[in-house]
Amino acid sequence: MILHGYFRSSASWRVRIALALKGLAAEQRFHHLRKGEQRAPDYLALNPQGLVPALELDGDVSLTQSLAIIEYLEESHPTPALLPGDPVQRARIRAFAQVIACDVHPIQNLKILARLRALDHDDAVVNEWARTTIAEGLEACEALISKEKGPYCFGDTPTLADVCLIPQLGNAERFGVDIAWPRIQEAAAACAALPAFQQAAPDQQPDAE
Ligand SMILES: N[C@@H](CCC(=O)N[C@@H](CS)C(=O)NCC(=O)O)C(=O)O
Repeated sequence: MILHGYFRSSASWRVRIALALKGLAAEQRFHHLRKGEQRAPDYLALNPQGLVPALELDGDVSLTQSLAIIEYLEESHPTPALLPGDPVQRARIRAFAQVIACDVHPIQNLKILARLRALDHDDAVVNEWARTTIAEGLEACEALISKEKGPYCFGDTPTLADVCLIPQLGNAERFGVDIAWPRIQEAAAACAALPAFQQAAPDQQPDAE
């Protein structure tokens, strides 16, 4: 497998965590987002959206969208499970992940912030946009796990929820969000102790700047 990504991309970071938790190796290829390399014709052939990540499989198949990639990994390599429990619990884990991946991250990703700047919003306004979006989403995430047993988001093993949470916390820190939510802090501390999360971190990637 070849994972196309960028060290700071939180969507790529999700896939790196999932691969590491499942003990799967993938060659990494890097596309510098600030230089626009995600829009090079060779890469658009893999992901017509011009976004990372993409995961190339054997035999000319390439997958896009981090959650679809992670669900593929989950179905092809079920152990350890990132979606454990009964159907209700799995739906709750997916809902948590989708708060981040569908409702928070898309509103604060590079492309959207660049559009705001192109519409003449200055850095202060753009950063406030990102900060508010992230804080609102994490507030909802905290409520979704407030009654769940820890230390991870949903119990005593990391799930898709943690896989999405940790990279989003990276973005939160970058934009100065105060991460004061107790269950989120507990889950983040538990993940930080795991080698899979450590090796997937942006500063551990060969293209880190
Ligand atoms: N929903 C997509 C989001 C992918 C995405 O937005 N990737 C960002 C990096 S985290 C990107 O490639 N941005 C490049 C750009 O905005 O031009 C996924 O989960 O894979």
